[in-house]
Amino acid sequence: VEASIPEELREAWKKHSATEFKNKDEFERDLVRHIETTLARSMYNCDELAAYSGTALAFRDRLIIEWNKTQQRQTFKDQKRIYYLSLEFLMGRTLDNAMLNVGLKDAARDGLSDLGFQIEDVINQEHDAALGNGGLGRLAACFLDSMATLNYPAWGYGLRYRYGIFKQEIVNGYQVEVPDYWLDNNPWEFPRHEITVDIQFYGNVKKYQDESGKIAHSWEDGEIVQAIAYDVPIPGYGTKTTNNLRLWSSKASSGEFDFQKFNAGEYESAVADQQRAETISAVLYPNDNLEQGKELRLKQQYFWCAASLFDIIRRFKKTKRAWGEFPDQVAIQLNDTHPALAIVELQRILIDKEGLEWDEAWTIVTKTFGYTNHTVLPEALEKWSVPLMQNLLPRHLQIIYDINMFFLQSVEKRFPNDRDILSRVSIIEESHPKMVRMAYLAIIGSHKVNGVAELHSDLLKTTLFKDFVKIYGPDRFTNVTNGITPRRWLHQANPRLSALIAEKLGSYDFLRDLTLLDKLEAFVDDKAFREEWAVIKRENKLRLARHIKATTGYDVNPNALFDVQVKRIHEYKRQQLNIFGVIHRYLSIKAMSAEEKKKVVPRVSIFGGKAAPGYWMAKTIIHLINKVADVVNKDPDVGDLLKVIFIADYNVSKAEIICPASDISEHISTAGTEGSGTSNMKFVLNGGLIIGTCDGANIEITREISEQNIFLFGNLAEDVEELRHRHFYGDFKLDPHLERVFNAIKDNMFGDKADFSALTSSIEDHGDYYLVSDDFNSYITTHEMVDEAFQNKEEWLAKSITSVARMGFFSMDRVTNEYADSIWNVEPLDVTD
Ligand code: GFP
Ligand code: GFP
Repeated sequence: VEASIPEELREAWKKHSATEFKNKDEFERDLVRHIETTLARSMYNCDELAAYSGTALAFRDRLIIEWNKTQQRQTFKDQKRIYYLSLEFLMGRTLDNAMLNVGLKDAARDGLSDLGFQIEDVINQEHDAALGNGGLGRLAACFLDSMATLNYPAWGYGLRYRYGIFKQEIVNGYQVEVPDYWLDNNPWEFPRHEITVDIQFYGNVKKYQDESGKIAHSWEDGEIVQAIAYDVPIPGYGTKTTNNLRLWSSKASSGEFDFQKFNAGEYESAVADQQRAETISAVLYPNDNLEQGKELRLKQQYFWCAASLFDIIRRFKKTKRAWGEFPDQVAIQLNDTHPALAIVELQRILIDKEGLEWDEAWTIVTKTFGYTNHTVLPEALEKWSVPLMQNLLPRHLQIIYDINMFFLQSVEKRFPNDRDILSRVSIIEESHPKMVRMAYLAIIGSHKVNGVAELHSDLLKTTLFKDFVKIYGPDRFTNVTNGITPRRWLHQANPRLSALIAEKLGSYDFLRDLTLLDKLEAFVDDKAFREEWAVIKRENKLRLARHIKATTGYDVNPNALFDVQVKRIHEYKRQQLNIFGVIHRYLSIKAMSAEEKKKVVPRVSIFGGKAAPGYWMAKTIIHLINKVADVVNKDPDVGDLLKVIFIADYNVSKAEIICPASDISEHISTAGTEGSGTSNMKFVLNGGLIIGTCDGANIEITREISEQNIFLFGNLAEDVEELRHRHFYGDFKLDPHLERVFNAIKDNMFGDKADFSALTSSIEDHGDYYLVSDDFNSYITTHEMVDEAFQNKEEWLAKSITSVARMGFFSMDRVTNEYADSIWNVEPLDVTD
């Protein structure tokens, strides 16, 4: 609906247009006004939470003023836009990032201080927006930051979960999940009750003849749920561009609340219908890399895809262009296969609603979509049962069958003598029940498919998607190695290091062009600079030590080597290898004489991460870590030489404290299993060294920073299959050091051995799929090298500085530009005028 103010009245309007605060005084004015009016508080009852809310509202005003202008500019210029569809956006906190991106954090600090508040305490009031599981969701959040910073006209589309990823508590060493109700006090979203979309489910398909005599289809009956838009402004760094993240919330459509039932006294059942609709956007599924095929999840996916496409199409239609121009105006990126239904939905709208011919529609569809794959783990590949889809989305299933039929016909024509290939590449898996393979649908419906690191993209082409490379040629498949935004992961998380770098380089320009970091290498031998570098690392370690003390009660020695592994708990990421290594170290220390102990380099082994609630083995690993911590941390034989810490409820804001404080971090997945990893980049960018396998982006990090500056160990991806094969045929011998570790566990050293038998026997008795035993010796000897290297402080500092200087490649800005050039064909928008 167009509702613009008539031309002749706009002067009056403009005179009163909202203005942005530009300095400390104006900030204070806005802050006090919001506290007194929006929050209805006063100087007599303003606590830190109110100060936070007031500050956030003052900054939100600024963001939304620029948001409005950005949207108008983008509408007016009418360039091609990027739409990033992701079921997860792991945003973390917003206020600090907003302050830094608009360049007014100092004004806010001083203003808050004038009114009696410390900016850090105020920032700490904010609840994380944790609408994601791990790397995939955080990548989406980094994309938003970069796209805005680089002035791309871009929208994110996701779901507004009422509950984000669960909050993790540790009770008696076990993970306990607590709901995360994050929406209280969330000032960053704007409900758009005027932007609602009706989303249909179930029902049936009617065939009919249209006026021209053509066979057409309509999807009828079923039930309607309403999608309501909530907008979150995304400010770029050092630019006016403020993009939009639109999150959909579900609500019963007005017809849904059954007043008949209500009046008949069936109050509960009337409310139940209402609640069923609202359930769609209620929870984020906490499964990382495991797809369970639950109907509600499929509902979420369709609900979000259909609402987003409706909105994109509505915006496109406002320009009155011909359908053929759609791919020139719209690039849609599918973050994993979760939004693959968008392919089918666009085809459905074009043929059923807009009356286009199949081929014409399909050309538009494939030119519009790009698909990013994040994993080769088979259990993560989405499949939906055909009967389930038939029931929920009957018309979409028909269209999937048609897409598949045309595709298979073309394959048959090209490979007439290869019957097997047809069943291998079919979107429909001929199992019981039949399944829809979403990755295949995504490949067939997109013009580009990318992996997230070189090794991963190569593995996709040579294994999982091999047949599709044969069919489409290699050009459809590409690699874009992941990155991270240096704004959050250096400037915000490690302000002192960022300031030191800026001082050396003469400006903060490196935050917009991270390759400028290479100029730091000239200062590697500068003694004073090294000294400051070391002081900052120590301060960051002290900050983490305080957090550890406050949350676990343990004291840790800031001079010890801080060894960190934080990420989702998963067998392929191999936290079990780490904790077995810790036990090995503990047993070794216990066996030492007092003389020998003097040579030990003190360590703090720090773990953090959530396990999917139904993933028993991952929970067992958490349990073991906590039991080992109980024993080791209280053992007087060990003292400061070893401490084991599990930081509960790892999330984005904790990562901001943890990443700058590591000396070494662990990225030790079984070779060939980690798509990329992005925390490896965060740690190195903050001056930590890493120990890792030749996997994911570790390989490219090594290429950039050189082998001298990283501790690599373990078997290579190319040998994994052969090793597994050998284990399978009984050729397996437990590593003797690991055997000693297992014996300690079996002696009940860490509590009842039965608690951990599934874990040890997965290695000893069930084929050691993740090659823990095969890599164990290499792992512990590499850790000995780490200890040795850490004792040479000057060498260590040189490695740290050199590595940071060479991290330019891993900026999310490089990633975004690569997607823009090679997948989206989108230009940034000029914002100088
Ligand atoms: C967007 C924004 C609106 C804004 C218009 C024009 O609308 O607030 O007024 O752009 O600037 F949401 P759509 O592109 O979503 O129609
Ligand atoms: C997944 C992959 C990671 C990759 C990210 C982002 O992360 O290797 O770095 O996606 O592409 F596994 P998780 O969601 O599993 O953490």
